[in-house]
Amino acid sequence: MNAPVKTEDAFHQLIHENHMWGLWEIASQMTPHPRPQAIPYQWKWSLLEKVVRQSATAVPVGDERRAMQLFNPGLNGQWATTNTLIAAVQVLLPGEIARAHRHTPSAIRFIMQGNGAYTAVEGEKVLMHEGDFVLTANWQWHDHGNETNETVVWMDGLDVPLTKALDCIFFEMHKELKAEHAKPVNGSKALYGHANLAPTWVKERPRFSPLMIYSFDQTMEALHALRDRDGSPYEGIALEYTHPQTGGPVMPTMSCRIQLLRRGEKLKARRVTGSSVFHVVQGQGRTLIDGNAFDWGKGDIIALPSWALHAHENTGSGDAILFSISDRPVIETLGFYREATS
Ligand code: 1HN
Repeated sequence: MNAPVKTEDAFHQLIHENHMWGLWEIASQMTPHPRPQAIPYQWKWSLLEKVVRQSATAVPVGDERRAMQLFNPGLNGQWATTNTLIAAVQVLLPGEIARAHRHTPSAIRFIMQGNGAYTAVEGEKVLMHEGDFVLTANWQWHDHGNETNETVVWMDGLDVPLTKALDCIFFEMHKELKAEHAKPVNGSKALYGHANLAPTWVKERPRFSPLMIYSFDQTMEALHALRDRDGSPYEGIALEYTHPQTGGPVMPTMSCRIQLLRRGEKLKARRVTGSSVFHVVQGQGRTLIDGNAFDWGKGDIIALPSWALHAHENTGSGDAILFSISDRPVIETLGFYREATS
């Protein structure tokens, strides 16, 4: 047997003082499986709703958005909901404009409340309604505006912590409040928003989906058309939003899904590599994560770290619908995807 390493001696002092550590001192970090620092965590809508209501008067929408960033309690104040993703809840009051800017982290939005506000992406106004899923990819100019009479609330999801870890953050403020809205309103939907039919004359194939909005009507239609299938024993009737030209994920860094848990449906437990953020679109349920129960209802947001054993159950009297974002495309591209059922 080797003698135990003494790390208090002069040799170890020498290396530590000079920014070196022996592998024998840190080998415990090579864990048999992922041990995320992020914890499973839930933000309940009852709390988010209060914060949303107060934020309207507490902070003006200035150069920055009125977007409440959800910080994972396990990540020591880092700007992160999971190790790779940040989720936020953003509020836009009637008449407000959130100034145009662009950045390398990609964003998705899922509309929680309010109808008819817009995000303008690269000069194209995208009109948003409850349940719609909207994209603002890497380095696309975007401003938001609410020309309606009601407050609009949505969830933002971005790959900020991943982009930051790779030291690839770039940010630029537009010189105007609004970028020029020169393109037809909802133009990307008119061109790419037809199920399984993509225009052949468009030669450009962006790495992100050129379809900027996936409407709730179409999403619900698809879920209900499939509701009598078995679906996945782990995810129920789960659908991925896809890039209309490639069938792949909507972004190179994020996969976005919608899943239906039918009344009484209790899914099996599984763990996967990669982290996710869930948003409850409808219904009530319970997710067991590493032995802890998270009871959820409409509007709640839940962080699910990598390799956490999780099982969803619909405990309500009707359908439950979950929207989620994950870093799965990155995990798969790099060859790190794994799953296990215990
Ligand atoms: C951002 O630019 C928006 O454009 C929302 O609405 C949330 C969170 C982190 C970084 C940038 C937006 C964001 C964000």
